[in-house]
Amino acid sequence: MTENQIKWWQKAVVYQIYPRSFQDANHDGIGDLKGIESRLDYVKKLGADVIWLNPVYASPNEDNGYDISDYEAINPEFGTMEDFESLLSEAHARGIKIVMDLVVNHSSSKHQWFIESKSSKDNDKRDFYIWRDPVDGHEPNNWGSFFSGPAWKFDEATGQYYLHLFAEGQPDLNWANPEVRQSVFDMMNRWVDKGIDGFRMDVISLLSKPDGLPDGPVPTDAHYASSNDMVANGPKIHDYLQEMREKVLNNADLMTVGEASNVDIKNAKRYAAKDGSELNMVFQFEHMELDENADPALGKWDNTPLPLTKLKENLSKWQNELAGVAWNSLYWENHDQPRAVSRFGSDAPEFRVKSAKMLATMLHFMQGTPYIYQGEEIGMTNAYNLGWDDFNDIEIKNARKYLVERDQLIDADTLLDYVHYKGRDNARTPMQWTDGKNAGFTDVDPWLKLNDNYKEINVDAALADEDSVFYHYQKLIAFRHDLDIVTTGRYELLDPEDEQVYAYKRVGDQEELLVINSFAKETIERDFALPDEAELLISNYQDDAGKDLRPYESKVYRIQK
Ligand code: TEU
Ligand code: CA
Repeated sequence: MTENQIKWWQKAVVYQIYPRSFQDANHDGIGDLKGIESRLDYVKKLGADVIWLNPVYASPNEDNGYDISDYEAINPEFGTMEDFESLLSEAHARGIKIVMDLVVNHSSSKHQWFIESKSSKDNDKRDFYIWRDPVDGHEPNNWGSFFSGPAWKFDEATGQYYLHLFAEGQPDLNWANPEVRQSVFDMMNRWVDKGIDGFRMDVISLLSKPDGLPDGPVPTDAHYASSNDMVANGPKIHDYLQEMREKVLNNADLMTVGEASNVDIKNAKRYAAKDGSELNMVFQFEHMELDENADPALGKWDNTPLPLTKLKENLSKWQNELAGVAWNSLYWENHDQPRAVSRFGSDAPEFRVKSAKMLATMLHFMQGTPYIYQGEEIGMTNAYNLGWDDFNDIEIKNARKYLVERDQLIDADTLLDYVHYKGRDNARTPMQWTDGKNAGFTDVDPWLKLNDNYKEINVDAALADEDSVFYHYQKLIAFRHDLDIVTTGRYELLDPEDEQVYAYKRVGDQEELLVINSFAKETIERDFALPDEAELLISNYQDDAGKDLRPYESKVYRIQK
């Protein structure tokens, strides 16, 4: 890859904003668009090129905006369409692009399409969703919802079930219906005409359902088959995305990233193919699931620590296999994942800053487009102070309802431990701006409890400390912009069997980068046979201790060949 072949989004860094939790401007305890606008200079200071906005559309909020009742209206909690347009132009004035969330595997059950679809079996929107007759008085098949429980809901009035891979209020759209596809493409084009810069596509790998909707295998102790195994990367998915490419995505210079649950390398090479026939890149999930236990009945609920060698093997596979043929996205966090420093580093006071910087360096010197989730850049941690009465997330609440109460697969205290390790609300507590009232997020009661460590961990403190996690991210972003080798260099894993150190190289024609990251809590010794002229680019310690790697030490050398 040479300089002139590099696409803008291959050198870009994305900052993800969860609007509900970023900044409240109108004193109702809920973050909003005006609040985001007031913080654009902060995003600019960090150096990010793109903002990905989680859904801001009209929604009854059964799944916090991922259940959309009108794709072309702004949720009044977040503001108005005028506020959105103002945010977009203020972002553009600062050279920041905005990528919107596109949630079209399902709509809300309150969407006009579904209201009509549900009204009778012969309504002309009936076939916009996936309706089936009962089989022997039961669900049409044995698929489970991603949020626990069955994936089908019976409708008394018309005597059929509808499919909802997520919450009951999120009926799946029927992508096999060409009218559905055209309606979605028209809607997307209207957003493109408004001047947005791209789409992050929610669960895009689930659009194409298998013919006949067959039963899946049910693991021991589990009640339902995994929808992921049954539905991901279905038979028509690449046709649908190619059609979207022709009818929408080619109409402007957009950035596209598909959230692709259960995607494997083979499919990723097509979704994110270099020829631009589908999307620019996908979010793959494998590295998020390496710390799952062997009990499929519990799904993600677990707190087994991550084996570093497995992480290295997995991320290296994605780096190597997509090189030259497709493009990676790079992330530790998003609104569905816990805080990286708590999960992969250490949030103990003596290690938090060091390990947050180490994780940042480890990820940001890889090939791909990095994503930073709000608060990650100041090392925000999981929220252990939230209890059962505080959680808002439907995934957490349903886990308790089905896995604890109905099926008694696990007790509530154990589940609470798992939620504190993996639950989505860890990422959704309000952004910590100051050490003042409600961390400067709002001056009234916030919609979700704050993490009680905001007095120590907040943006004000980070900006006042030149040694903070924030300034480390700022440097990493600048390196990506300034050094093409970060975008183009060949990735080479070193010492795959080392359980404590993740070291790799990025190799270019004239030079190479050596990236060394220790995951150990104590000082260990490693010899990388550094040449004398190696230049230390960035580190999370003040000095260089040579072969001694101190706790969570991370350093990057530039070596001329
Ligand atoms: O997430 C899809 C997805 O795969 C999640 O169910 C994920 O497995 C889970 O959150 C991990 O805990 C997307 C959105 O990012 C998520 O916020 C939505 O709830 C979901 O789709 C439904 O729209
Ligand atoms: Ca508000």
